[in-house]
Amino acid sequence: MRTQVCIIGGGPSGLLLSQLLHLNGIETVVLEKHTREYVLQRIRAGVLEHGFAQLMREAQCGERMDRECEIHHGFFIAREGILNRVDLHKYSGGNSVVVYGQTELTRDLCDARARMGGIVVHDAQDVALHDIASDKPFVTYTRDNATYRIDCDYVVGADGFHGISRKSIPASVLQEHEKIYPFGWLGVLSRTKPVSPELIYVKHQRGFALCSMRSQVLSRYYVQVPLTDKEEDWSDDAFWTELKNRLPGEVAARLQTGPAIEKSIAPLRSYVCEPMRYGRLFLAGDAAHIVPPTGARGLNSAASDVYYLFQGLVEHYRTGSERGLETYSQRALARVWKGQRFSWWMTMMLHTFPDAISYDRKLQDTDLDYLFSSDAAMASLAENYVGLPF
Ligand code: RFL
Ligand code: PHB
Repeated sequence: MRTQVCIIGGGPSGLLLSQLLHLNGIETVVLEKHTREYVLQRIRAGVLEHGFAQLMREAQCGERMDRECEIHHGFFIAREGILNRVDLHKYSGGNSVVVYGQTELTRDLCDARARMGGIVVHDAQDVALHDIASDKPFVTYTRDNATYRIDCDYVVGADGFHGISRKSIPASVLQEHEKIYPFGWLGVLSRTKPVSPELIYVKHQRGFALCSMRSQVLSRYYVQVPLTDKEEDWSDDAFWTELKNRLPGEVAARLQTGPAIEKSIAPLRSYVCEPMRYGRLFLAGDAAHIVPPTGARGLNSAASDVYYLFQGLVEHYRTGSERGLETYSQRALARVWKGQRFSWWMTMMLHTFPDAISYDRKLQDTDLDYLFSSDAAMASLAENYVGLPF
């Protein structure tokens, strides 16, 4: 088989790029390792920048999102039992964020690809990239014991942090920057009414917590846990008790609890690889960079990669110019690093670090004192949280 752009990974990055390219007359094939059902049951992001929402509309996938999402103009940071509101709308010049689950967004993208006859191969095993440094790259994979070959102009690695694409870049070229945090987030999804109409990020000496949501009947909560903890260690009761311990009293008192319909632990890590292009291979999204979820940047950073790459590919196929493709890595990384900085800052300010000294704790407190006493600090937080321009 031959196509113009072969995309590895059928997560949000790969599907969104495929959809945008299709609408501009560029052929793609998406190779996804897992089944459609598996991809659609993963619970991940919940907060989208308005720029991401705009890109979904441009991809003709925004209809259900616009109908079912919630627009949030602010969120809370709780400390010492008190809720402090961050007014995103006021401090970002009238912007807001969109609360819509990654699961739903991925479903909308999958449905759109199917509706428009896009080729998305699920259950594609042993995907391997070949000759990416030449002008005739190709990709092979197996499915049902048969091996297939796809010849293409370009390969896009949108196969997440554990994917194979990044590993195809020679070690002599690839630079990796990584920071691992000494804890994870235990997340619970429950069919209960969210405890607050806006998200609450909680700084507490027992550890960070977050109250989020997917809809008015579906809540998403997280608590910071040691890396040694396993999901099985946490009964539903133990989770709710720990969450209540960390919430301000008035919030804990109105928390509705119920059976966990999903429970998982995600370790926290910051990672960037450079460059994001090697020969005919372009990396996008988690394949090239990940952030701790504290700043809600991961999927949003993926969206800006997709935007720059989409622009570069359309320019190339329309005019023959290589400019957009040649500057892709540089443009994408400039924004990626700003998302890294913001996620690192939110993580450092709000979590309990097992090896913190009193000096570190004083700085965390001072960071929050400064934030809630300075319009400039608030504006900086708000500008980053609603999303820097693409
Ligand atoms: P994905 O979603 O990991 O998709 C990659 C796809 O590639 C497939 N794949 C392969 N396919 C073929 N061959 C191979 N060898 C392959 N290896 C892997 C995988 O099966 C998968 O389908 O990456 P993508 O598309 O770049 O999307 C990135 C986002 O998923 C991620 O950044 C966000 O979920 C991060 N994130 C958040 N981001 C936000 O912007 N806002 C949030 O509120 C937010 N909350 C979160 C988050 C991530 C979390 N976890 C679980 C780490 C909350 C959590 C708890
Ligand atoms: C979520 O709803 O899963 C979520 C929201 C905000 C974050 C991280 C995760 O910062």
